[in-house]
Amino acid sequence: MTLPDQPPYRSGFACLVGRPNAGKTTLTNALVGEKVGIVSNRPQTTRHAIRGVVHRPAGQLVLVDTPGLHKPKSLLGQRLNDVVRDTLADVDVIVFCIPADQPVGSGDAFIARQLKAVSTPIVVVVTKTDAASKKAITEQLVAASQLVDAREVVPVSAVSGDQVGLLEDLLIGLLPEGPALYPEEQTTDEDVERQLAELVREAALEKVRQEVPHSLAVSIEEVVRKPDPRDPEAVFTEVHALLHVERASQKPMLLGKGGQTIKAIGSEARVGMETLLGGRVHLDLHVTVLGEWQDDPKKLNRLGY
Ligand SMILES: Nc1nc2c(ncn2[C@@H]2O[C@H](COP(=O)(O)OP(=O)(O)OP(=O)(O)O)[C@@H](O)[C@H]2O)c(=O)[nH]1
Ligand SMILES: [Mg+2]
Repeated sequence: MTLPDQPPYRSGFACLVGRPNAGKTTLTNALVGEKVGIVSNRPQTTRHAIRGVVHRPAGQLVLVDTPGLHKPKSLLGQRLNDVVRDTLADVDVIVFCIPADQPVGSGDAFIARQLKAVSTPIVVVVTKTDAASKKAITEQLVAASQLVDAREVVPVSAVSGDQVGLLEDLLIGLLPEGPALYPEEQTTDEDVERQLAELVREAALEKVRQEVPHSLAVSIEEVVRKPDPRDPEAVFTEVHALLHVERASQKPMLLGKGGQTIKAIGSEARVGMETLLGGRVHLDLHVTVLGEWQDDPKKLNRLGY
């Protein structure tokens, strides 16, 4: 008896692009099955290219989640767009995300124009299908197909999980044959300090309603690991983080009345950190003013952008 031929093992890179807030990071997290990037309902949440690795019997798919492409208003904005363009050049497939709950607009057309310049296969994903009617989804699929010359156009909901598995199979099928690029247990190559800083920024994006989010950057000043006095087998981690805002007037917005907002940010971020590190965390937050950092090359470099 002969066994049916095994399909070849495939591996490679898929880059997720789309306008800010399109659902790229939520989809990345859903495909990986783990939180590799932070998510918020504010545009321009992601500020660097984040790799997430999907391990399957058929192959290994390395996702590169990118900042939303947009018309830049600051040097930070320009640098975020550069991150996307640098990423596009080196991937096997591009995943262009278009939300189902918003009309296709000039922001999507702007991205479609950039994609015309590359010959990499494109898969269009109509995201957030749980948040739109059947009719709206159908219209969006048609509008999306007209934007770019795509291999496939797939409706997906990262929140309900609908069609996520199908998208995964389809993307792996578009990768070249090749060996695994990452060890089995690795789901991201984000370093821990950056993940800690991002958890603080995510909590702040959620807790602060005013215009602060755009102006906020977080740096980790110190991480101290020691045995947990309550459980000598476990590690207790002390994290000291600095929240940089652009204007003095933004400081009280982050602190809140009697410090309640910063306290809430700390509690929320700490929960995420304890999950990430698998042990208790003491989180110490300070707010500082770093004047107009979004347009200052030196300050951007210092913050890692
Ligand atoms: N209902 C619904 N909401 C979603 C879905 N995916 C993402 N969202 C929401 O859309 C908002 C933006 O999601 P993100 O994943 O941060 O979007 P993004 O494209 O990474 O945004 P940037 O990093 O700013 O470019 C968040 O409030 C998400 O909860 C989905 O499948 N369904
Ligand atoms: Mg994102």
